[in-house]
Amino acid sequence: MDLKKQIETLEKALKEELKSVKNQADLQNVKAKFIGKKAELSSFMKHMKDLPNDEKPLFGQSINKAKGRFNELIEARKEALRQEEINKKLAQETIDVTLDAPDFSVGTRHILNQIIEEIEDLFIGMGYQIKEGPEIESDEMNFEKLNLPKDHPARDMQDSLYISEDTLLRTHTSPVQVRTMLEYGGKRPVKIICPGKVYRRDDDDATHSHQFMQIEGLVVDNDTTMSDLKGTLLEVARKMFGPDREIRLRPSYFPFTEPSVEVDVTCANCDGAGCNICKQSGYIEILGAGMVNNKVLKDSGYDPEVYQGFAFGIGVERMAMLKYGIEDIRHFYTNDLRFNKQFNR
Ligand code: FA5
Repeated sequence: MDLKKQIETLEKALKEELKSVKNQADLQNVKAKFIGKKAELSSFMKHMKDLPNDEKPLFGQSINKAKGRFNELIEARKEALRQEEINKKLAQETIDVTLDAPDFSVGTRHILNQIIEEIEDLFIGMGYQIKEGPEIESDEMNFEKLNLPKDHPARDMQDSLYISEDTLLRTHTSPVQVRTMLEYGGKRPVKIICPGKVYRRDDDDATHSHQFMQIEGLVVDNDTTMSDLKGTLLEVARKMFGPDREIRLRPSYFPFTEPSVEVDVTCANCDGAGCNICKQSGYIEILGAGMVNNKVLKDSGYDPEVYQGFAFGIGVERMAMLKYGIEDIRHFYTNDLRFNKQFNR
């Protein structure tokens, strides 16, 4: 056989076929046909045995060299194909960077989080620390250590969701006061606020939710007075409702504070003159507060002869409702973007 000629014929055929290859699958077929195990080129090896010994090496080398060349031709076509495919893709996916970007919606921070952050900023500026506590709380922390023993009638002020006899979803953030005082061991002053979720067995309506947010505040030191409490709450009222607001304290009752007060702020709508929003009173109620009851101090390890404290509890949703004239508390939880986006600041 004239090996050289046959290889030349095959090479020519390969080049022709490579020209018409359109994709990688075609190329695989061509590869199998020309250099695969069953390719004609491979079958030439069978003739080796008929050759004299001194011709065998040259014969073998010629076939191997041809295989190498064929492979290079195939690889070159493979690379060319890859480039063609990339170019085609680039042409299809050309981006016009001068076009306006499509209008896609970005999230907003929830108004309740915004209010909590504003209040946190205010208090951090006054040297307070931020504390958190568990939402699943013991009866002892939620009630007993706050001067609300079992069967105390004032427990009715906060309808509770019990998990077991001694465990409940906390009804207010006040247990964080107790936890912090116990942690500090009655030895050092306390100056904290505690934001968080609370739960009550209240029927949901326009002003009540079974889950809502509170921010608790507690200061314990050895010269803490009611006027410190009033000055602090005036800062809160002015931060939330404007620099001209005034506040007034009205007597109230909480078992964990003595004396206890409800705090009203002058109505921002009528500046205290009386309008529909403040029901003609000129004031709007914003929170409950008081001087920490001596028994609470004592039960949490603080000597009431040495330490006095004040505490307050802000209802965050109610505060937001007053600030923005929101008429239904349920708007906070339904995640209607039209509502949420109004507060995108
Ligand atoms: C308390 O929870 C006391 N722990 C607050 C306190 C702390 C007083 C420290 C003194 C010292 P009260 O039950 O009033 O108090 O709740 C506080 C605030 O939570 C209310 O003023 C109101 O704004 C809000 N609130 C109460 N119940 C609900 C409810 N079901 N839905 C939404 N907000 C509520």
